[in-house]
Amino acid sequence: MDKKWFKEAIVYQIYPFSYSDYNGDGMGDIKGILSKLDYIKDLGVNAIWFSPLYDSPNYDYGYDVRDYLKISPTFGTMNDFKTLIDEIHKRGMKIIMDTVFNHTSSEHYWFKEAIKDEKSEYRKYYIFRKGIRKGNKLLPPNNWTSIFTGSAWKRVEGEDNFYLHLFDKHQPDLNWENPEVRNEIKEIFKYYCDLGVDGFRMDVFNLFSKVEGLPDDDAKFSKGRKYYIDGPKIHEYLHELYTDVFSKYDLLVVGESFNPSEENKMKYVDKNSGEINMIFDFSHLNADSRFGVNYLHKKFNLVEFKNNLVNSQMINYENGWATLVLENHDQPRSISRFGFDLDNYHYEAATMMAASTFLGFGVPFIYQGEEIGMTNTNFKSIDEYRDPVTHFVYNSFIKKLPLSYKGKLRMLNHGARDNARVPMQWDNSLYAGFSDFEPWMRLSDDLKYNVENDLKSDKSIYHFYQKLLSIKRNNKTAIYGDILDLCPLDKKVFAYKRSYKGNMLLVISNFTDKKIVYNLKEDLASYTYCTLLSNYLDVSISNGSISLNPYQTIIIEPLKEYSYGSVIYRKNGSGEIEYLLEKMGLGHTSIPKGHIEANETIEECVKREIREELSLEINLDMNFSHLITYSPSKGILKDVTFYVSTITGGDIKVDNKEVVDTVWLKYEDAINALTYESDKEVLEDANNYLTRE
Ligand code: TEU
Repeated sequence: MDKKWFKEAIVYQIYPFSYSDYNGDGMGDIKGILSKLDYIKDLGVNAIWFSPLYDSPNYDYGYDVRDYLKISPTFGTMNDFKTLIDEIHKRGMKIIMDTVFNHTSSEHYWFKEAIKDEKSEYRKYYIFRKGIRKGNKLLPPNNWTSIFTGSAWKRVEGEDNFYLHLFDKHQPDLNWENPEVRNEIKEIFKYYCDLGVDGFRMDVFNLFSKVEGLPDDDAKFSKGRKYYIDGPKIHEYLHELYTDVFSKYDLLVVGESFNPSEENKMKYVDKNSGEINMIFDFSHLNADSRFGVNYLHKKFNLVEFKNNLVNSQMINYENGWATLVLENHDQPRSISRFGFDLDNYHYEAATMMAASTFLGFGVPFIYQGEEIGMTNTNFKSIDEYRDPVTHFVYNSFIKKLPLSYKGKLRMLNHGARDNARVPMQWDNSLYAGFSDFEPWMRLSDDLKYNVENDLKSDKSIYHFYQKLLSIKRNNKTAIYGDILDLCPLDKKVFAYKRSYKGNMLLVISNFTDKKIVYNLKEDLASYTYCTLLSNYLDVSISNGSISLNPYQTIIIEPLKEYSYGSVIYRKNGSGEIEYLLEKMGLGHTSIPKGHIEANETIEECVKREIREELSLEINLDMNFSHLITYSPSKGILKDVTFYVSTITGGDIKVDNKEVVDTVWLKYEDAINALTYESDKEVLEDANNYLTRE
């Protein structure tokens, strides 16, 4: 498979309004985010995606852009943004910007010009049509409805013309048919690429192209969708963006799709199409809702969840790339949705969901607060909601239902996007450490789920994520392997196998609050397994029979005939050597024989060695049958020497490590000495790791 950074990306999403407030106006900002970059880096992600930071009147909280080339004063200045890029890059991470090009804000210069004068060139930037006269009434040009409820058209004051808005009336749709519009968009993309941005998320990209003539739709609900979802020219437009912009840079481009067809899902990301790298496919998140509407809650259906999740990975394997998502700024909190017993198993449920999802095939997208298990909020009145969509849905639909006010709020709460938008919870101080001043929107009810408490806890979700993401980053099977659902019809267990070049990884999760037993099928039952990670200390596997505690998740791989472990050292941000506690996908940890003193644990030994500055060796996890050791005392940047030990037998333990046939090899010779492609890849990684600054 072609190596590209986007394939190995692990992305953290920030919703800037609610991450961290530095300037004390109750809203998050770039300086606030800067103060949290180490926290994000330490989680183990390697890219950050920002929901829109552009200037906006905020009718839809940044998804209505007034000026694409200006940073919103709420968040800071263009200089702050440049600092943000630098600081993210300094930490070895990439930066992904949100782009909103289906529509602009109605306060964008183009639209203001367009609306001023019917003859303005900017009219052609949007979709204006004459209304239809019926008696003394002027009806909209067609019967399409807005995705945010109501008609998709707004009449221009003093004219017979209307403009199209698939979302709010403050978000007029751009006319992608106009090549000038496409050129403007390409220039904006290029501007940010040249500034150093490494990737883009494209908001509702599959709505850009509308069927010519904009015909009336005879659908009962949500009229118009068949005429603008995956519209006739969408592939052409994406290919043009690819040819003129994306292909010229090394980017991650992810499209946020709105109900795409199966056929189009594949085509957008097909590596031969020259369009985009991956799309968000949210179909698995409909497993607790009716008609794909989060407000219309139904009992969580595990079979539906995992079938959709795995299906979108399978169709993209070989073909393109996939995404792995549980939450974002439009979705309620995942652990609150699916009927888990959070009073007793909050940690277990959160970690189980993360392992089940993020070890699949594709790029994990982790939404702020997910890494500490933030939950839904109990909004107590309609006035507490900031999201306009909640108000639209309430006024046009839920308000009229024969339910008590409480019942109506319960319905709203299930689907409310504000569940994800309450301020990030950092500590136990007033306003949860988000701000010293009253935040722009209310805080959640479950303030105990904050970073300070989580990091102190024996059951830290953040620490579990660190281990999980370490596997995702370092284990090639977790990145490049194909996926097979081992029990698609099982209503309690989600179990899948990832396979890559003779290696295999199993992820098995109990979705219930009861102890259960899961039996591996014959071929898989015959292996002896070692556990890479679990959210319980006890993992019980015997002859393929696995006992699972409530919400237990286990990540296991067959024990290799020749197994070894490694302690990993790295330079931290201040240039000091630190060691990683992670076992990097192996059953145990070892360091070279003779270095351990009597009654000393491995950790104590490592610490002592670092203190005493004894022979520091960096052993990179190889996960294959060679132990590769790089010695900083011998290797220098341009002449890296690897120590290759061929291990010829035995399960290597700390105290009886046996190394047979050892040779010092230069990097080039080491590469040539390796037989397997996967070994070479790991060595290349090691080299990149060690020779970077
Ligand atoms: O969302 C697309 C979108 O329409 C849904 O996710 C929507 O939020 C859901 O159906 C509830 O109505 C994108 C952005 O992520 C979202 O925040 C914006 O509001 C929307 O586009 C318009 O730009």
